Amino acid sequence: MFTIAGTVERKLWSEKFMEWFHKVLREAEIYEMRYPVKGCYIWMPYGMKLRNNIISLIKKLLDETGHQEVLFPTFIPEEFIRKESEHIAKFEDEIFWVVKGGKRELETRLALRPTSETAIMPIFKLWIRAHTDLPLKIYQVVSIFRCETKATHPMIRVREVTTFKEAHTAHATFEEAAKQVEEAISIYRKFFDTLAIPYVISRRPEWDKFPGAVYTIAFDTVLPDGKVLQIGTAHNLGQNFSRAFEVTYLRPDGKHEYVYTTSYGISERVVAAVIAIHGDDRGLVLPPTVAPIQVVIVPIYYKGQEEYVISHCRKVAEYLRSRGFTVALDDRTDKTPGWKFYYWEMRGIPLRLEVGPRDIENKVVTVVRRDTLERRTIAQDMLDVELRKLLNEVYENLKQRAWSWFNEHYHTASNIEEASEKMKLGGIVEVPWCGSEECGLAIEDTLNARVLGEPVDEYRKLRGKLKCINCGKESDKVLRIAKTY
Ligand code: A5A
Ligand code: ZN
Repeated sequence: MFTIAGTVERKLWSEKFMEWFHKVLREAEIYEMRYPVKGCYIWMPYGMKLRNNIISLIKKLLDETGHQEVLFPTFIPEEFIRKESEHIAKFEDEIFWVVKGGKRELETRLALRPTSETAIMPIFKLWIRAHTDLPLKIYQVVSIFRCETKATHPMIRVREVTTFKEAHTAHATFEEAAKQVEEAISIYRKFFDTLAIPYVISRRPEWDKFPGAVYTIAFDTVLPDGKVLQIGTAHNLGQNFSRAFEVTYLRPDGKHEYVYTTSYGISERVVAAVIAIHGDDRGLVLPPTVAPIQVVIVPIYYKGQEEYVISHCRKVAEYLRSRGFTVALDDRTDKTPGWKFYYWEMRGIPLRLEVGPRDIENKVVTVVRRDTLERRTIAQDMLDVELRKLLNEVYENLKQRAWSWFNEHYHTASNIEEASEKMKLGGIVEVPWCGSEECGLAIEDTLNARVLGEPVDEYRKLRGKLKCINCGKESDKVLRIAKTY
């Protein structure tokens, strides 16, 4: 059990977390979970707004860095999806196939895309002729389908991933593709920082990289139950796909060469992480950067004063909207203020304004922060400046407390017994590792955990000469391990 910055308690036990997560998705009207197809869910209007704000954020970051949005078909012909052998070997068990159109068997079976490399490569082949066509950087936001065999969880592991943002790029050299992966990492850093989501960045081990990749870099975060969630990946695909699909370009020296490609993706898992990491016992706590509503105004009145108070609140709302805030005015007359407080707290609105007749006379409003539940009085003519400042403080506080909790759940261990003890605390354990696949797999097995990979960020804790926790060999390498979703 742990307490967040003086507000409310949350539980570190897995059943409790999932229970909490489901409750919040339902009560905050984010997600409908009663659709009768396994792993398929419905975005409800409020959830959809949150999702769209998060998507807009990543789109903006991609647009600013020269990515162009496209939209490919959902169907991938069987012939294409089988072209890259590692890719199909891994996805074979997860693909949903469309085999009939009406009553007739289809001549070519069609896969519902589990991801889009094999749909995009044949088209890259048509679009790319010469080095002047490179780099080519595209992305799309689409549904993908994976018949996940692991336990499905709303938003976290779904079968129709409805919010899959995938970028695909092509380059003239391996180095340029590697640089593109670096750019992807820096885009995702900004993205997760804006959402105040803590993360570590690791190079996945050989046995857990994306099927068809030369290497995979992953972003991982820790959910309140101590389990790790992969929230984004970037892959250097080298020439694996371009060879399979014969995508070449004409070099300045007149020779043809296969292009080098990359891909990187995120999904609704990011929305799940925002909800899970910042939320508390009263429901959502949304970062002002993506909250569908930043400020909610609740009028406080006795019978007979409704019109006076509400019309004043309407002016405050209009003023704040004109200053660029997203504002809701809860002018429902059949609900009590207390009921409304509960309602908007559940939905995670960063700031609540309470305005009563006395406040109007005194030319002030009362503001309550969702993250700390602190209240304070602000002079009406300072509203713009003060609310702006407060929203920023809420964001900074969410970021700070999320990172400090994350730090407490990032451990180190120098032998198996210690690693096993630390695993029980939840989160990530960093351990010395000789670098061999054999030891990596043995560590996974002994600790009943997953290897996240080697740090590629500055978050690494262990330094210098170390001894592999499995074989004892001296090494300067470390591995991150965790229980994962
Ligand atoms: N073509 C590349 C980008 C790709 O497909 N990479 S990936 O398989 O790693 O998926 C990208 C991200 O989508 C993952 O990092 C994970 O955050 C998310 N994701 C994958 N499968 C998911 C599922 N079944 N439910 C929710 N999110 C999923
Ligand atoms: Zn070893």
